[in-house]
Amino acid sequence: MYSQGLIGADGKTSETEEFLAAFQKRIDAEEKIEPNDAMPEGYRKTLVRQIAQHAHSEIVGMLPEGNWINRAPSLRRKAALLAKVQDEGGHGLYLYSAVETLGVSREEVTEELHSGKAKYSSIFNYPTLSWADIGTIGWLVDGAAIMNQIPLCRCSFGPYSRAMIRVCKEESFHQRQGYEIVMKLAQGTQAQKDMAQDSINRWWWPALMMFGPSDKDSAHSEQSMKWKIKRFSNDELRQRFIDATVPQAHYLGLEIPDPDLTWNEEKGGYDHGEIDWDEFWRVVGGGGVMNRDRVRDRKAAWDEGAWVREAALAHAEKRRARQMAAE
Ligand code: BYC
Repeated sequence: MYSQGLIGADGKTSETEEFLAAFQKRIDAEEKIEPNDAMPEGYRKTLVRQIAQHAHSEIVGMLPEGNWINRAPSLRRKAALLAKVQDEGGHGLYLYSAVETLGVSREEVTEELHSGKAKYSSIFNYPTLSWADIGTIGWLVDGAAIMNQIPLCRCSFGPYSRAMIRVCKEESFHQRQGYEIVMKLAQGTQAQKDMAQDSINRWWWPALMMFGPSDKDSAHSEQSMKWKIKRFSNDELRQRFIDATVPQAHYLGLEIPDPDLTWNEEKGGYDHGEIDWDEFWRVVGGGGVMNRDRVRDRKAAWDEGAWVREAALAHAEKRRARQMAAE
């Protein structure tokens, strides 16, 4: 009887039918749910799971690109990449703050990332082997992220939706800087074109996997859509991404590595080849090329940064004490 509220909850909550119906009514009326509002435990847990995974993705996502800051081919490229990686750190921080409004501390979710319990986007478990990968990540990975995140600006939970509005503005700059890198390579020497094509060959399928499992295998979609956390299903957003991106590749004279990709006049979109879901679940489960390195590097950064957090806290404490003494 408490089916809706208990999804994602611990089974110990006692939410009445009336409470759940009243909550759903607010959702259906497009009201924003704010942190101090009463909410079903399942709703809270779903948000903590998704927002924390999203935050971790931003923070882990700094690693593959950070790896290229020192090797960017010009000062202009270096400055843009540095700014992009900093933006991602900022996105992670807004998102951890949104999680904290739901009563879970940043330390708790960070610990879950370090212990391997928490997920982060599968895409960041692939290596960045060439400069073209930095362009492709901006174009395809940020492009996929925007497609997924624009609807999250209308998420029913206020702090998440507001964070997404700012994040999407920055992501759109990221996507354009990536497309510009790939465009320059595509218009360059044969070696540069080959580098761009090789990069798309490696990133296309993982980018499609970012949208999550196909709808029939998506455990959370149905409930998350009822709660208007998600507005579209994984397959719907993946299809939109393909339809938007294929013409961009054609414009650049680059190939999409899918021999089954064909325009379907009737549906007004592309049909595509089968996604390798075994690879997706292997990478999500920790078996990707870079999983181990990513978690190790994040953990090292957290441990080595402990003195910065301690110093900032000590400084804040001193200021507070001084202010109190002056009052
Ligand atoms: N990777 O029931 P489903 C970025 C998991 S960062 C890993 O469909 P849901 C950027 C899923 O968590 C982009 N795991 O789940 C940063 C669930 O496992 P649990 C990050 C995945 O939540 C730096 C299980 O599979 N964006 O933009 O309804 C540089 C079943 O899936 C993945 C976000 O996080 C995956 N790809 O839908 C550049 C957006 N997909 O939790 C760029 C916010 C699924 O039951 N998140 N799983 O253990 C979402 O929109 C949704 O959480 C998802 C999945 C669409 C990703």
